[in-house]
Amino acid sequence: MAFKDGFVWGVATASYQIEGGWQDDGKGPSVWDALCRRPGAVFQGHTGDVACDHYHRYAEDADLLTRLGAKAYRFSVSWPRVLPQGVGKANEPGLAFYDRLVDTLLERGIEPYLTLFHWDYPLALYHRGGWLHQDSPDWFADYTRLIAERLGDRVGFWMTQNEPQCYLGLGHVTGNHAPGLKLGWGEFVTIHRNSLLAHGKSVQAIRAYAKRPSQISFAPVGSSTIPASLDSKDVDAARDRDDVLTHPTCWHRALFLDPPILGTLPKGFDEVFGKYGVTISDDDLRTIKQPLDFLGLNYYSSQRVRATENGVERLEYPEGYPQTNMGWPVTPEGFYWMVKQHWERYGLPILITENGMAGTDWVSDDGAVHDPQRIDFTRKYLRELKRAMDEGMDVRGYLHWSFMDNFEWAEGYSKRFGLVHVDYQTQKRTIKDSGHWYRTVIEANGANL
Ligand code: IFM
Repeated sequence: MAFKDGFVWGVATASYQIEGGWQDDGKGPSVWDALCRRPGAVFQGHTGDVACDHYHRYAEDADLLTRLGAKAYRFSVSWPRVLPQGVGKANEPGLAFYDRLVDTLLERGIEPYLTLFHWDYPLALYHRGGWLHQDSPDWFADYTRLIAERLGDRVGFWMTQNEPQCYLGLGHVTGNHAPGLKLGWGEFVTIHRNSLLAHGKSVQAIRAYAKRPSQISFAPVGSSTIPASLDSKDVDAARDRDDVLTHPTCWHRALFLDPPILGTLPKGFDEVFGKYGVTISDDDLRTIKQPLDFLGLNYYSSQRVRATENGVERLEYPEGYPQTNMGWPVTPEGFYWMVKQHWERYGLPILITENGMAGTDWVSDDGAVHDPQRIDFTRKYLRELKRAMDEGMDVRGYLHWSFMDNFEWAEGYSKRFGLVHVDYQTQKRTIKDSGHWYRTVIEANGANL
C-alpha cells in the first residue's frame, strides 16, 4: 500500500558538509574551519574547504535533485557565510548564494526546507565565548531575523537547529567535534540553556519576519530504545530510558525535547544537574517553549534494553550483527519505536529530517555505483516507518540523509552516506543504484517497498 497522499519525499544535506568555498566572497571562518586545521582532529586532516564544491555547482546539483525525483530538499545556511563576524554587517554575496539556491529549487518544483544552524558556528562568536556567552541566544535570533527577512518570502519550512545533542555533546563535552572543547557538566548546563533559548528566540524571529506562512521545528537526534519484548515492563523501560534523567548525559531525548515542546524540564533534571547552580527558570521556559508545527527527527540506530528486577539491562547485539560503515547497528525496528515514543510523548506531526547509512561505495567498471545495502537498509527502515503510520501516527515526510556523499565531520571523506556518489578529485557526480531506486519509491509513493 502506498504512503498517504501528500507524503513528502526528499533528501537532506548541510552547508559545511557540501558547500566548500570556505573563503569565497567574504565568508568568515567557522569553528569547523578551525578544527579541521588542528592536527589529529579530523581523519587524515580532511577539511571542508572544497567538499562537494556545491557553492559553485548548486545548479548542477539541483538538476540531480530533479533526476532523483526529490520533492523536498533540506539544506542549511552557513551562518558565517552570511554574517562573517556572526553578528553585525551581513555579507551580501553569501546571502545572494542562498537566494540563487532557493530560486533554483523553486523553479524545479522542489520545496526548500531550511535549517538555520547545522554546526558551522561563526569562529568570531566562539572567540567571544560561543554558546557559553549570555548573549548567544540573541546572536542566534538576530541571525535568524536576517535569514527570515531575506528568504522568508520563498521558504516555508524551517528548522532552527540540527541535533543540539551533537554540537553540544560532541563539540563541547567529548571534544571530538568543533569547537573541540571538553567542558564540565556545569558549563554544559549553561550551553544547553543558551541553545534552548536560542531555539525559542529563533522561532519567534521566524514568525515575526518571514512573509510566507511558516512551518517551524528543529531537528534533534531521534533517540529511542528498543524494548526486548512487547511485555509492558520492557516497553516502559525502553521508553523511560530516554524520558527520565538518571545521570549527566548529552544523549537523552527529554533533556532536549521536553523544554521546547512541553515547556518543562525532564524528570530527574534537578537531581542530576541541580548541583551545578545553573537554573533554567520558568521565564526561560516560556521563551524556550514556542508553538511548533511539526517535529523533525533524525534517525539512524537504537540500543535495546530489557527490564530486570533491579532496573534496566542494556542488551548487546550479537557477534556479527549487521552494521553500517559507521559501525552503527542496523535497527529498522528502532525506527518504529522512535516514531512511537516521540508521537506518544509530544503529539506533534513528525517529519523524518534524516535517515540513511554510510556504505563502502565506489564506481564500478561499468560506470555505475552498486550499493545494494543502502537499498535494503532504506527499504527495511521505510517499512517500519509505514508500520508506525498504519497505526495512526502522523508522519508527514521522509528526507533521506544524504543527497550526496559529503564531509562526515571527524570522519572526513572516509564515510559515504549519499544517494549520489561524489568523486572528490574530479567532483564528478554519479547517481548510485540507491538513488535510481529511491526515485521509483517516490514515484510509487512507497507502494513498491
Ligand atoms: O552527517 C551527519 C549529519 O550532519 C547529522 N546527522 C547524522 C549524519 C550522519 O552522521
